[in-house]
Amino acid sequence: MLLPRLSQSAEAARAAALQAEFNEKKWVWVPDDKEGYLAGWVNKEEGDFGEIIMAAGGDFRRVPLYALSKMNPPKFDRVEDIADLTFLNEASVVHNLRLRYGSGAIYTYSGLFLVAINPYQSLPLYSDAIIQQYRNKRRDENPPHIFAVAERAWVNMGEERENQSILITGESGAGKTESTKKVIQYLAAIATDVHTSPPSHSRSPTLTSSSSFVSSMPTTGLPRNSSFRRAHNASPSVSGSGLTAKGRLGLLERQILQANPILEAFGNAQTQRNNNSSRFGKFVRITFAPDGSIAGANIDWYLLEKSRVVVRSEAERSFHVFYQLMAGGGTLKESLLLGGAIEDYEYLNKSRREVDGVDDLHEWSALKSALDIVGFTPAEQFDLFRIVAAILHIGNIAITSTRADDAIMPDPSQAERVCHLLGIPVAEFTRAVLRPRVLAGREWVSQARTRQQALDELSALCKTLYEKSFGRLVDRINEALDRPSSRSTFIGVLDIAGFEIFEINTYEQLLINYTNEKLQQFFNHHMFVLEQEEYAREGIHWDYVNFGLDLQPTIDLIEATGNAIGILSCLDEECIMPKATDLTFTNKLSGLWAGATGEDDEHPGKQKYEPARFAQGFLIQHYAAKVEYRTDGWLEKNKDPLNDNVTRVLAASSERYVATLFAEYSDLPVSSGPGGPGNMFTVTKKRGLKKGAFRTVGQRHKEQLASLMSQLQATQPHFVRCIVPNGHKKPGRVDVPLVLDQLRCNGVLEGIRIARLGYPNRLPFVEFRQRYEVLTPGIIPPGYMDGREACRRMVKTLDLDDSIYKIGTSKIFFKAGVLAELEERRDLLLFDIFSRLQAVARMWT
Ligand code: AD9
Ligand code: MG
Repeated sequence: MLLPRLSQSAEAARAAALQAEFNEKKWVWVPDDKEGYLAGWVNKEEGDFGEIIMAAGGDFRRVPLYALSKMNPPKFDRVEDIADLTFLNEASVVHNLRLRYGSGAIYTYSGLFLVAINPYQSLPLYSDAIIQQYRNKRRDENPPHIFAVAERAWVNMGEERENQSILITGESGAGKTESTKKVIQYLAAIATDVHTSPPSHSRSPTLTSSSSFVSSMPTTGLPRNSSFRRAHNASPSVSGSGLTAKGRLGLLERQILQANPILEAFGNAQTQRNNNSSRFGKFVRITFAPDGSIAGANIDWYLLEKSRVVVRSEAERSFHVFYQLMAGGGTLKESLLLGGAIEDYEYLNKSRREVDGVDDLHEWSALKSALDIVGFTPAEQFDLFRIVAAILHIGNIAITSTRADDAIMPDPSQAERVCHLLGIPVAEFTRAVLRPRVLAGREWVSQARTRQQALDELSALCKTLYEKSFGRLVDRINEALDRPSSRSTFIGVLDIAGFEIFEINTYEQLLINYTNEKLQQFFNHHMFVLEQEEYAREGIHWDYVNFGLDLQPTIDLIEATGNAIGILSCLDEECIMPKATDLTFTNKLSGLWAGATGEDDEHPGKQKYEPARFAQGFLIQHYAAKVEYRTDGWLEKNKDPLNDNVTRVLAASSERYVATLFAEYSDLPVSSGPGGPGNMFTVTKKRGLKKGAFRTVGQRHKEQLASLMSQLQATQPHFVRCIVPNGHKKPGRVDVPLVLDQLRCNGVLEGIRIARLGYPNRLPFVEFRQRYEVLTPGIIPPGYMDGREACRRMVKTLDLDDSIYKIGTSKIFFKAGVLAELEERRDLLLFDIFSRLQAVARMWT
């Protein structure tokens, strides 16, 4: 229906008036240092410059034309999918996000992405009623939501028997972990529904679409997954039952949900950016039986920030579990010899001790109950806390030095506590730290350590203990949850830090940015494939290069091995060179890529590398930005810095748990027979590691990442991008430059760039004809006409240049901006007709 009925006309008239007002001026977005972009209109153009009148305040600005971005007509305000915007520029993207966020719509689609802006307040978006609202619905039937993403993954998995992945990235505090929890909450609830009672429709408040435009507008934008368009009734369909989802969950579902508080206690900490910051990345796979019920779960983890147990900024805390144990440990603390308070422990008293709004005692109870539910025995729990306590005691070991600068331990009582907990002999431990035996030529000799060396050894020990114990903790959770079966399929949720650019970027940033470069490549490739499929289906010729290849040179620069060696391999090589330092490493890099160009043997990543000018380091051109890395401390960070005297003592511990943590260093095979009650982790296999094989941090990460990527490649992916709206952890305010930076780093703008290379807006023939035939009266004869032919005639009459559209077999495709122009023409015409009708109506009343 093209003409609004007069009786319903108030809304339409308002919209038409807005549009008419908009059409009177040439509206643009003007870049602004503080606000990002401000609205204005072009008063006149002089050469390459425009004279702009600013909408707020009315002052004049002279701006180069290239810096201006076209504004979308008002009916595009708050569109649910950014890809539907006809002017796909940065300003319009943030404008739309900001408008939506202002009205509580924190979720927005951008083609293949779901963008989620942290609300920093609890919103009524996640109740059981809302879960039901998203059940068995297509993406366009509901407002954008993380539940819609989970639903689609679930449906696609069921229909296509294909594994799914949901990739969630964003910077610290953006809401990745919260989003992950929502996905798991949704999946647990709907998978439980599979077994439950008859449908009864919930009448609780539901979400409504914030934009009336979108529902009236034909579907345009980026290609959607083929399965998305299919009506999906095939999946087990159950609507809400009277009980709350939580009350109905079975043990396995509860165990899966309870794994999270455990991981957070040991893997999260308060930081300046986030009071509950995950200091590791994770990939959680939920497996489903063929009937849609949950069959198990499995967790992989990446890059734990283990240095936090030893040092951190003054404004931050160590991992939550330290404070929880101190607050709630009770008699357990006695067994762990923890007589003091937080102030008494060197590893805790140098930085912040409490988090606003967090009650460590309460969290302790939550942790204990989660451990019980997941099935950790009391002895297993004791082992976990044994390590936490041992670390605190190690931190209190005092080391001084003799006049000859040899390290000594003046008070052995502290080391005795440590050794008691770790099940190792004090004399051997002390000797390993203070005077380890080293090979001098052919002979083993005791070598005295300096105070600093001994202290470094102790902190390295704490980091290793914590990381290994964390790894075992995750293994143990997996033992409880993981029930692989050949017929199951999974949905994997990746919660991993996004691209990082800090004032000073170091090895950790390189590894995380490398990861993100790979994930972005994965996205680009996926989008390319879908786009290509759509064009092929529609018989449209196109010849773009595979977008995934764009990022390969940067990836090669970092990860390549063999002749065209990359940064990580180069670092590994330096780590085994006798006299290498961070400086020799840095020089080696520059020697490889900053020198004169030899054309034949040119490294594919060479043009992505630059030596740093003013510091020891280098720059890499990533897809998101050019990042400068400082290389101080990289050799140490890449190696396992524990001396083998210490590891051997620990491997021989009388405490099984401790011994298994260090089993790979052991000279003696660790028996895996039944042990006492402390027999928590039996060593089943040595993970393909040769005894004593030395693996660097970089190697390990590269392997883990390769395994992650190959898993992702075997899934149908879904992409979620979380955004921090402002730097104050406060609701309401959107800091536009900050948001723009994130959109650039998280690939949303990159996705839009790619979309613009093709024909981002597309309409089925019928919809195109319905909506725009009004612009070509009399062109299509009455009676039946083939949709394709009708479109062809229409575009001819509309005088569209054939470079800006393509006619497929069922749809017509447009370059960005074309539909806006058609919309504008249509609006003007309708407004004109409408005004005349109103005049006629007035004459009769
Ligand atoms: V980090 O890389 O682990 O430092 P995340 O995981 O991206 O980070 P997180 O999910 O922990 O951030 O969110 C940070 C805080 O924002 C949470 O503790 C909540 O207080 C707040 N948040 C995030 N998402 C939501 C939401 N959907 N609703 C309400 C939210 N609050
Ligand atoms: Mg997190």
